[in-house]
Amino acid sequence: MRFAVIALSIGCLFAGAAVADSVKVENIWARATAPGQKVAGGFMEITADADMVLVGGSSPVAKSLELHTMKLEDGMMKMRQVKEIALPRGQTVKLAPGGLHVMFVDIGKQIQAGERVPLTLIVRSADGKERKLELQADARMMGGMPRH
Ligand SMILES: [Cu+2]
Repeated sequence: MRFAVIALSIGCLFAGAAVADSVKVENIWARATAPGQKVAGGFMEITADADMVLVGGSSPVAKSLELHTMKLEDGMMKMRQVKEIALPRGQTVKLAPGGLHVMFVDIGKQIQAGERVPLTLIVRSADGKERKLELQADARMMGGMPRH
């Protein structure tokens, strides 16, 4: 009986370890900036194997990295900062132009197309633990994007 209890708790530990390694981030890119432009959007596809929440991040190219959403309001696309972005288990959450994105705010130096832009995202799992994902975005030139 006692043996069975021990086996069960080991099983739980392994499940926890598997969850910790299950955030996949793909197709990461950032919009290249024009000279003097202070903000740029960052986009990617995130898939978590457990329910997680994207709670923030940072980048050496910008003073801050904000989480944003974009919505059509009164016929205009408007950006709004959000505190977190839910990453439901097994679902690919797309951060894409016209919707959710990360925003590089107060960019120090122009981001040139073809550059690699480092960024760190912070995700929180259901047990409250936060971890950092070190990523690289490809800077791309793309058509116009609604401004703030
Ligand atoms: Cu934005």
